[in-house]
This record gives sequence, structure tokens and C-alpha cells, in this order.
Amino acid sequence: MKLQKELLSKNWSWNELEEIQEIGLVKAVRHAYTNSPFYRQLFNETGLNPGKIEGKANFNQIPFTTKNDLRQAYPYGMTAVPLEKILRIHASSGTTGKPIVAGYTRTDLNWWSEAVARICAMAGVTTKDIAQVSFGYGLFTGGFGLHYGLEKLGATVVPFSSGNTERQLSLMKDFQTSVLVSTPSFALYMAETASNLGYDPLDFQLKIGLFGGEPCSEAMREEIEKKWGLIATVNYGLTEVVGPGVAGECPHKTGMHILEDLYYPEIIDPESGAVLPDGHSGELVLTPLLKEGFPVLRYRTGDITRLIAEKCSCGRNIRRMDYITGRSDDMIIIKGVNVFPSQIEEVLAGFKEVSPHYQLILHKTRGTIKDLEVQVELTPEGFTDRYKALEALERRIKQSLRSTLSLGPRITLMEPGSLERTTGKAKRVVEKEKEDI
Ligand code: DLL
Repeated sequence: MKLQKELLSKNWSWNELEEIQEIGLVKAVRHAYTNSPFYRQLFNETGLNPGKIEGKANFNQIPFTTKNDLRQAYPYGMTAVPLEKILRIHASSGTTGKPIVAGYTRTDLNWWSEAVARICAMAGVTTKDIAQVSFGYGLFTGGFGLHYGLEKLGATVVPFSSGNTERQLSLMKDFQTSVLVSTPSFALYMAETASNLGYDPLDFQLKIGLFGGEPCSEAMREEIEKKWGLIATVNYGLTEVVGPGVAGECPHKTGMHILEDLYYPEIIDPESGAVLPDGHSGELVLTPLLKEGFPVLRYRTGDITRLIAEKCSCGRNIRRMDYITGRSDDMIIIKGVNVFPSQIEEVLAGFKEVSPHYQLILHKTRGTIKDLEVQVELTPEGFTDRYKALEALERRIKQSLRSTLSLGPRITLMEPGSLERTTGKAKRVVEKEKEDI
């Protein structure tokens, strides 16, 4: 209980935060230059003197680090300590190319678990809670990251890992699990499965959802909250920076508080790289301040968001990041029109007849996208065998998408439950070459 109080009450004045960040940035640069082969080479090649970086004022002289840089450093080119000091390795899933390898020293594991504990406490988790971790345990940072954070907080942890939905549900009921830790799409899938198995999800003891690892639209959040009768909070993080434990919501749900004493956030224009002021939307760039094993400076996350500086009603001074509206690299260009999957999701959320389950099929001919198909599932209430009603719904969705995107994609309405569910991150975009159609 004492630790939870400490974690919750951890608040800084603006001046204190400023000082922590100024000192932290100088130390992070010094450590990276002195110990990371990658940064030594970067500073030497660009002729930038790391000793001249005095903090925020001239921090933007440091070139960005990209996913590609990390891939090229595979496996240990970013490691800034002797390998024997690395106690654990995680890696990004990396469907294409080499994965990104993240090595953690004992110090890293300590501050990381405390960071995650703070995110959990911020969402309202206490030592009295029983938390079921339904993220995969393995190279993915979600399972172990949340596990050690929750343990540090003092909650009771059920390390279930992902998959095996029926058994998850039965233990969740028997153990009186009060906190569900998963991707939002898996939380929704679990609720559906519970109903299909004849359980009423509202009979479970769930009170809080700690959801992360993928976007969660407001429609999806509402659906999860309604089905499970819990407060759904979202949290954000990425392997390259540490894993989960970068930012999370308090119960006011007005954006995710960034642990600014541990990470220095910047928002940049993804095209020009210019730093944008608070409130402007752009790509999030993060510099972890304490990272020892695998330091990164000005890492381009690819995630599009904005920083919110206004004080939150919870009293915390740290800034919030808004919900991710897309990734700079998930823009789809169809017939010269730029489309983000999140725009489509937002339009679909306006139709009560369709569920939050959707998939975008990019039909390609010799590598070029020729056609976009939006497959969307009807809700059980929206499902009907009246052809005319379905046709009219399809037309309304198409019109609405056309006015938002300037593009009228093909709409395919699917029966409830027909799109494939995953136990981890949902796959929203699927590419199909013509021969596959
Ligand atoms: O997903 C770390 C994590 C695990 C965060 C569990 C929260 C909970 P990666 O697999 O490296 O790490 O994927 C990182 O996932 O750059 C975002 O694009 C996306 N992402 C993560 N959290 C959110 C979120 C983990 N709350 C990538 N909202 C990031 C939207 C998210 N996107």
C-alpha cells in the first residue's frame, strides 16, 4: 500500500521537471557517445560535439534515430554496456527485415518496472487487485513488462499470457480477476467468447482494463466498457524506447500522461523534421533519459499524436499525449489519395449497425494498389436478411467514407463474428495481389 501511495503521489512542479529533463538529456547524450558504437560513429561523422549539447536548447541539433538505424545495428550494435551486463533481451516482432533487439541492464529493469507500476497505479490499480496479464510472454515486451510493473506495485499477478481464450475466461471467473491486461481487440474478443460460452461478462469481477499495444478508438473503448462493465484505460509504449511504461491514462481518460521524468518527448513535422509546439499534431520523437543497455536519442516513433500541456483534473503536471491517430508509415496511397486506416475507423464508428471489427484489403496488381475494400462486421442487432436494408447501409457507409476520404472504397458487410480474431494486436490491413483474389 505504501508503495502504491508513493507511486501515485509522485508529482513534480514544472520547474522540477524542467531540471530533471535538462540534466537527464545531457547525461543521456554523454552515455550514448561514450558507450554506444552507433552514437560514437554518428557524432563523429556529423562533426557534432556531444559536449556542446547543453539540454533542450540545442538538443534538436542531434540527428534523429530511425527504425532503420536500429535494424542495421542488429543484433548488438546499439548496446552500450558489455554483454555480460545485459540481463534480458526483448525484440520487436518485425514481420519484415531484422527485428529490433532491446537489451536491459539490471538498472534498466528496475526503472522500467517502476515506470510500468506508475502507469498501473495511475489507472487506478491497487495492491488489492488481481491482474490477469493476457499479453504474450516472450520477446514481446507486453507480457514481462506489465508483469514486473504490476508485481512492483504489489498487485496479485496472474501470468496467463495470450491465447487459450476459453481457459483464460474460466480462470478469470474463478480467480475473481479485477484487472484485465491485454490489447483492446483481445478484450473485445474475450467478451464475445464469454457470451458465446453462455457467461454474462458482467458477472465477472473486472473493474479496470489496462489496454495497450495498439490503437483503441473511442467506439471500441465504449464497447469494451459496456460489455465488461469496467473502466478501460489505455497505455502506450514501444520496444525501441523500453516497452510499455511510456505513457498511460488516469481515470479522467483525457490522453496518456507521459512519464516526463523518464522520457523527453518532442513532436515533429514528419516531412521537414521541424519541432512543433505543444498542441500541434505530428510524429512523436522520444528520448529515454535513464536507459543504460540500449540508449536511443531522438527516436522517431512513427506514431502520430500531439502533446497536451493543460493541467489534467487528476493534478499531474506531466504532459499528456493524445491518442495515436495513425503512423507516419501506415498511410495508404490509393489512386493518388492519402488514406490513414484511423480515418476509416472513425467513419465506421458513426454507424451503430457495424461493430469495431474491420479489415482493409488492399487489392494490388504488380505491387500497385488498385482498389481498397473495407470489410466490416455487422453487429448482431445490425444483422438482417433484408437485402434492401443491407444495400442501403452499404451505400450510406460508402457515401460517408467518400466525403471524408474523397474516395469511395468497396464495402463488404460481413456477418457478426466472421472476421478473424487475434489474441494479440489486430491486423487491420491486408495486402492481396491480383492472383490471390
Ligand atoms: O506494443 C509495447 C506495449 C505493450 C505497449 C503493451 C503497451 C502495452 P511494440 O510491439 O514495439 O511495443 O509496438 C509499439 O505499437 O509504436 C505504436 O504504433 C503501437 N502502440 C502501442 N501502444 C499503443 C497505444 C508495444 N496505446 C507500437 N495506442 C507503437 C496506439 C499503440 N498505438
